[in-house]
Amino acid sequence: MSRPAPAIDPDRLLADLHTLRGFGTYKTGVHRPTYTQEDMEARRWLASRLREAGLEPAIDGIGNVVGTGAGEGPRFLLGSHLETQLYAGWLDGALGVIYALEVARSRAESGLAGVDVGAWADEEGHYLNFGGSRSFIGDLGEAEIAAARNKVDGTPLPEALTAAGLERRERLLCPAGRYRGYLEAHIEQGDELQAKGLRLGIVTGIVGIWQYRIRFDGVQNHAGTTRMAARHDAGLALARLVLAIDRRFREVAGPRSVWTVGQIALEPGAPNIVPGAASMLFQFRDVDAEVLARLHATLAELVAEADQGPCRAHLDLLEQAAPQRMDPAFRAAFEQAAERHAPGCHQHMPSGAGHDAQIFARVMPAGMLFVPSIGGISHHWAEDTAEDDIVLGARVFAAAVDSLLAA
Ligand code: HGY
Ligand code: MN
Ligand code: MN
Repeated sequence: MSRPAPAIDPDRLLADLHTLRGFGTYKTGVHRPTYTQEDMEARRWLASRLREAGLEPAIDGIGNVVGTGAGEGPRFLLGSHLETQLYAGWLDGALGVIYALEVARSRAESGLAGVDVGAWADEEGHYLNFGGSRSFIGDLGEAEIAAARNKVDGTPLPEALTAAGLERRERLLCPAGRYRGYLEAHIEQGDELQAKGLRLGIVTGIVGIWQYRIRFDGVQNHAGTTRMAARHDAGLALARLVLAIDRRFREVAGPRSVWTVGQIALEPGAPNIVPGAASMLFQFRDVDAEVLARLHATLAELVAEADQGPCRAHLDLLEQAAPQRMDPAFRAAFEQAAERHAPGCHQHMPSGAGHDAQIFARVMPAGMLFVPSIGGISHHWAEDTAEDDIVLGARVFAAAVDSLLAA
């Protein structure tokens, strides 16, 4: 390549990450769920920073923040998400958004264009997993928005959009043919890089995530006078299923399969009442579509077996995000940039976390770059990454974007 890649400004990058950390601060992390006041303040702040970077910002009807560059020519879409999980980390999502912003403005300072920037709403799925990126690629209908509820407090999504001032706003669509691809930087959220003394992860593929609500209907009754043999205890039935899943999944899972019960609710939830109803949110993940299908079939069998017991069992499939391979040319560009900036400090690896890149990979080539998470901690307020790793990641990300645009 005839010229050096535009240099990012590490101090400006870190300053913006710390400013973003200030929207919803919680201990050393951030509590900034989608469409909360803090989240919308962060979105408006980002829009102002995109404008200063020379991009035309817009916040659309689902809360996506999109910064569009002027002119034609080859172009990449860079981004990640702004909202956080509950009482979680300051870098999950934020790192990729600020990297994208810094690439755009460092290129503009060198008289170069070629990147648009996006912060995709609700990647964390407080209402709809990957709602913003799915909307941007045209995969989210009004009926799904109308039916979506907050997974913690049940608030209808339309109500949250209205409270956020987004109602009746048009939802932006990805312009056909505008982008050569989508690139996202993210924290690893696991401990593999740190354990191996590495500083960069080049993502090979992203797991598919299949999510379910499982509900048991039993009979509410007195906890003291209802004989054990006469009970239809929905809570006990659910607990038995959780253990049966764990036992059977270990027989059919793949080497990297994971499964999680993230929420359990008993109704009415008093210690002296046999629960009449019980529900849980359950998900499993794998990079292999055949393994996902096998786990789904096993789950359906187990729920059908449970339904033969004293309570009625219901399995509702909520979401099925497909696993996605990352583009080999983008991986090669990340590898070349990584070798140039930090020889021997990277590895190629799958992502155990879901990302908006797996949604964009449905419609264009996509690539991801990881930086290490200290102790592998994420979705927790103690999540953190060493500053020099944050800066190195930004340099490598910017260099890879530049080489792909120059190709
Ligand atoms: O859960 C995930 O994998 C992502 O961090 N939302
Ligand atoms: Mn994330
Ligand atoms: Mn996350």
